[in-house]
Amino acid sequence: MATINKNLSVYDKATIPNAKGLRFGIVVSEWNSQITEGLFSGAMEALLDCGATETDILRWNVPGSFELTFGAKKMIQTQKVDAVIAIGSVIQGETKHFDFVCDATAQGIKDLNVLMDVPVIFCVLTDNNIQQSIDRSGGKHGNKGTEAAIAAIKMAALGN
Ligand code: INI
Repeated sequence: MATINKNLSVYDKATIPNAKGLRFGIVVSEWNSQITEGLFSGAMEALLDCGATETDILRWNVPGSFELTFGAKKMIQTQKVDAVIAIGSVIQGETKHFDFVCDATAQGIKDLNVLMDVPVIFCVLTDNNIQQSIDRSGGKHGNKGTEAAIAAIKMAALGN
């Protein structure tokens, strides 16, 4: 899906439920941490801007995007959260590894949404090069972490 005409950081607060009292989990992949930390910052800023409090936001790290599924599943099973944001960045290399990691991560997060009772938001950039990732983690196309936070608030509010 093209993001070229859409700034990922733009949202209309009037259309978003107040996040006060909702509890959010954020699972962050350590791979390409320059990018995933940018996505995390974007998500945090938007959650706080929409009324969430820092004490209601829990962060866990996992080694890579492939591990996001297990991290999110464990968080749902052991913590009280109304939505989880899974943050990762996969960047195309010279081998097919990119495709396997992207497919497994997307399918794993989709499976959690089917099987578990807490929504898991897909905040995983899958880019051809580092510049595309920079552009979408707080750069010229905005921040996918912001978009993910807004999705998390809307989905958490569905169940509350
Ligand atoms: N994990 C990522 O999150 N991004 C990548 O770009 C990446 N690449 O390129 O290999 C990556 N690989 C690690 C993978 O997610 C697992 O952590 C690893 O295979 C161990 O299970």
